[in-house]
Amino acid sequence: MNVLLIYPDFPEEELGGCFYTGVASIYASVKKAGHKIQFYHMTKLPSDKAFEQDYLSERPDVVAFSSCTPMFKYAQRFLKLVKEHNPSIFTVVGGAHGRMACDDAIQSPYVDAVCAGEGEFSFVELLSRLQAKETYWDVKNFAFKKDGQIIKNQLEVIETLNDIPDPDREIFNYKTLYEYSKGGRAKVATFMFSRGCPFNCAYCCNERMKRDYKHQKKVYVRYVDPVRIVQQIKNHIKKHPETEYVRFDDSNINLDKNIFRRFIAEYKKHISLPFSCHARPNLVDEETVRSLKEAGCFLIMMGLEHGDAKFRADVLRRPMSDVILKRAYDLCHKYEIPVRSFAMTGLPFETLRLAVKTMKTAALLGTYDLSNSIFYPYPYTELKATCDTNDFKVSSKRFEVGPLNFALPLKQPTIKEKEVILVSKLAHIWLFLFVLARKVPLIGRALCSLIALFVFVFSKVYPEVLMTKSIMNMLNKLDLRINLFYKNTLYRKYTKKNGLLLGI
Ligand code: B12
Ligand code: SF4
Repeated sequence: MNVLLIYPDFPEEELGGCFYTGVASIYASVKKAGHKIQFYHMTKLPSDKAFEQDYLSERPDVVAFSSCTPMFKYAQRFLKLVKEHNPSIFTVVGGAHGRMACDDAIQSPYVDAVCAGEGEFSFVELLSRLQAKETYWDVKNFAFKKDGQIIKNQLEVIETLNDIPDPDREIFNYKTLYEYSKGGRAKVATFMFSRGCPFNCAYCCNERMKRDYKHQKKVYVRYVDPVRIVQQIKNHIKKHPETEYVRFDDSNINLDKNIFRRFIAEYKKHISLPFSCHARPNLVDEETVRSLKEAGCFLIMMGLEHGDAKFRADVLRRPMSDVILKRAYDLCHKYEIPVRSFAMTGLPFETLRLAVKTMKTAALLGTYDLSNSIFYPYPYTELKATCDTNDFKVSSKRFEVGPLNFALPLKQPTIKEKEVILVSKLAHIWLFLFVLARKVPLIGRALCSLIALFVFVFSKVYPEVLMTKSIMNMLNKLDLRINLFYKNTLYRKYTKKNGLLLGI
């Protein structure tokens, strides 16, 4: 079969696109099965004419999109063109939108099949059935439309990840990739050696996906042999010696202690590049942090998610006390590893006071950096259901929050959309002021109160003036400057070194 695999990848800004393990893995499996496959990393929106000329002239039998929810509207737009060009081309959608919202995706008149699970073996199975002109309605992990009816087959995770071929990382163009080329950023190669997560955070895809795999719950969390991953890293560095850092995208680096120890031993033995990884605060212990440091970990990313312990537990289903968080952050600081925290603003039932508390907690924990995003209820997650039950819809108005970057905060009675935008926009200013409030309580607290007053008054009295592009740009610049100053200071404090983790 002649397959065209397309990955639309311009979620908020024209970044140049990012590496994605999922498509690299699908590509490798399809190629290994002997099919002809062409990859199109769509990092900019092409015109309809360019799309038809450049890609459909290759006469693909199958056009397959890997799409997350925000990108699905573009996938639909191009799949419509595909069907108009030649209705006999078989169209497929996979990726995060397929997994999370299969029932919606299959309704599209331009989509013949949706991969609602892991696609390596099942997509290959579908292709061989199509090639042999055999019936394919029972292919696992897929949903189809047959005579106006939706058929949704059973989902099955791949129990042994070692059975899958290595992802084909060379389908990406590292000369133009965001992680390798843009604006003085460090060149970062990303890897994953696990799939799945045992926890049930209410906003996360894993809580949602686990519900699909009740019959396979025991094997939902799986690993690729660390020896194999380290070999992949070695191969990558050989091909791309300019690589400066390695990043692990696994949700938790140390879920399985034995795998973790094997990984650390292999990494230490074969790779000399520094790396960053994610860890869940309640799993962070001294052995983990010490081993990470010894192996070259220079940054740990942790989900703070919200600054109020009760809110974290009740709304986000992350029952982690402040003491647990503090212990995790302190351990990282003891071993001189800065922590980047992830958090969200504009969550269901949040108030202005609670939103600001997230910045305060992040400051008290001594976070090196805060990646604060505006909450968006992704389809079929537990928190989306909460929003639906309470009739909290996303804003019908797009709020410009940065160059080519917009947000759609929730409309809800406890916090205004504009307050959400402002609290989030000023995240690093809050951080800085809360640190100052500890050092110089009088000045710090006074400034914090001033900013709170600013948010309150501006979001009420001058709503439209405030949301103009120029004011947003001004706030962005101010936030960026303070963020750089803050990060520089904290980096020096925790690592006893000058300089900054450029672009990380
Ligand atoms: C690493 C990661 C990133 C990386 C890499 C890009 C990417 N798309 O993954 C970066 C940081 C760049 C990123 C960016 C974004 N991400 Co992200 N990311 C992840 C993360 C943590 C892991 C993804 C991964 O590689 N998994 C491992 C692979 C092997 O599994 P997989 O992705 O599911 O792929 C399998 C199947 O989906 C299927 N499949 C995939 N493509 C195809 C194609 C075909 C044809 C077929 C048949 C099958 C198929 O087979 C694959 C192999 O088994 C997931 C959470 C998670 N645990 O999945 C979030 C996740 C995918 N991201 C999410 C979001 C929202 C985003 C952003 C929109 C954020 C933003 N606002 O900028 C962007 C979108 C980028 C884009 N164009 O897709 C959401 C998506 C929710 C949704 N409903 O769409 C997720 C689920 C996290 C969450 N909120 O719960 N992300
Ligand atoms: S710990 Fe992370 S990956 Fe696991 S369910 Fe929670 S948010 Fe998702």
